[in-house]
Amino acid sequence: MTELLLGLTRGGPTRVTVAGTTWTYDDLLGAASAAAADLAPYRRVAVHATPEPSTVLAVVAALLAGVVVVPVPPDSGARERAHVLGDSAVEAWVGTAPPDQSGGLPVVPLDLGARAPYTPPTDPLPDDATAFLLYTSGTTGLPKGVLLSRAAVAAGLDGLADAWGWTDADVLAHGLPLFHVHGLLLGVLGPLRLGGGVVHVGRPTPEAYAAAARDGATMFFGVPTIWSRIAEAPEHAKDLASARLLVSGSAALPVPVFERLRALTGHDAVERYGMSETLITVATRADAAPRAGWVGVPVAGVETRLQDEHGAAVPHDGESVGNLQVRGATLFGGYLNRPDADAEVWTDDGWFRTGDVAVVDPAGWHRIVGRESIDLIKSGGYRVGAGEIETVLLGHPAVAETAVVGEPDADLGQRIVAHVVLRPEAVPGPDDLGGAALATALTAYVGEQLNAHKRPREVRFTTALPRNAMGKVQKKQLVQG
Ligand code: MCA
Ligand code: AMP
Repeated sequence: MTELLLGLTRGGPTRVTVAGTTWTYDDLLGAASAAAADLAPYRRVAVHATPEPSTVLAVVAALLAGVVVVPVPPDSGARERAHVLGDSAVEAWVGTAPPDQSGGLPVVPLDLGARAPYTPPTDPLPDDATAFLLYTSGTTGLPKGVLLSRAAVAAGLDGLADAWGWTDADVLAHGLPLFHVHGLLLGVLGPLRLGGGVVHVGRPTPEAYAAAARDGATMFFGVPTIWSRIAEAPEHAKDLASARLLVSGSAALPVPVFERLRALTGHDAVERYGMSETLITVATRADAAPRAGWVGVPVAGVETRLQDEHGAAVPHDGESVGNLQVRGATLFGGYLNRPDADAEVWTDDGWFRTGDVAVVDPAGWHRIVGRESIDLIKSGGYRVGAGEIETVLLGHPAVAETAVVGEPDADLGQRIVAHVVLRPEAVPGPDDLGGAALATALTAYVGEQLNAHKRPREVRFTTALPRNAMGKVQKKQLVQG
């Protein structure tokens, strides 16, 4: 297949800036070629995916070496990290390991200053070779490893290049985490494939996005929480007027935020929709007039359909709601070690069940209405399984029962709320009025076991959870109440 990092391997003066360090393509290619030589003994490596130059170098080097990359969120807690390292069977860390938590694996050091000539592989990898193993939450259990091939990543990026007229003339700016599809695969590999520049701004504040715009960035990526904060900061938002394209994804962009951004920047943000398992499947084209609340049309190489709960086709009439299914070149190759999960998501005729509920209009425009399961929460663009947090909380000695839900939140889309029934002996006494200290301890416990963004924003103590006659917790009542 064509080299995944096509633009980068041509070298040249195009700039890649991460956390204040700037490389030219020539520099990055030289450093990554040097590092790739050290990765020859390995098949699968972990990358401690901080938003720093070492992460970009580690990922690029591994891709050049044909080694599968497993990005590990830098704030992963003990339970989550042990699961990712064990399930993926990675053989080493590249660059740095998390402090005191290498899991006993060797660390292959990186030298940002090293340079070696790039030599195209004499024996290119097959298209279906896995490039990434990305961990993403399901409704229950620990995160599942999503196997993404080089061909799927290439097809996904080429589809977006076509949709957005994204070329080597663009400079992309964003401040997204470097361990997900959005920030890493689209936000770093996109430019490196298409030949454009990229600036990772660090924390994605309105100030940082405005500064990148003043420095000439043409495209901006953000989750709705980022766009909503920019829309609340008119003095910074106005600087984005000089951009070519503002792109929102990972969760629904609220219509008022779309409208406010239009008023402040003169741009209609384009939305796109996707998943870790499918990459970006539906996007608003840059040459179409964006429609607030709609995510666009299938990208090149992708087909979509709607079905009802019995598997019957739902008409694409702009009103009828159905379960969204997708197929095409951008799809993953399955979950690692999880044939049970694979069986759940693939239909007999080879379509992927997204778990999202949508409407499609006769022109092929898609509107995402919500999710089938109340147990998948999107908070700040992060996908979080309610069951994952419940399992951890139930492991805390104070907790007898718990139900975790996502409640609507103006900033985060959804905020994680844990309803907790305490064991009688754990009910706080007068020294912890209202249980504030215990709530803080439970929140911290989730952070230590899973990661920071999976911490509940709120813990509500109750004496009983609402249950139906079968004893099943009625989560809808918790969200409404
Ligand atoms: C956060 N904080 C908390 C809690 N949560 N403190 C106590 N309890 C909690 N439960 C702290 C944070 O650590 C931080 O502290 C401060 O509160 C502010 O947190 P927050 O409001 O979360 O703001 P933030 O840290 O600035 O994060 C907002 C964010 C972030 C930047 C929008 O959520 C983010 O990066 N989201 C991107 C997720 C993403 O990339 N998803 C893509 C998945 P302190 O200030 O001390 O640090 S890929 C995908 O979805 C598909 C493919 C797609 O379509 O793209
Ligand atoms: P993740 O696997 O973290 O990649 O999350 C994928 C999920 O994010 C999808 O199944 C959707 O529920 C949600 N999502 C992504 N983009 C959008 C969007 N533009 N509008 C609404 N939901 C979205």
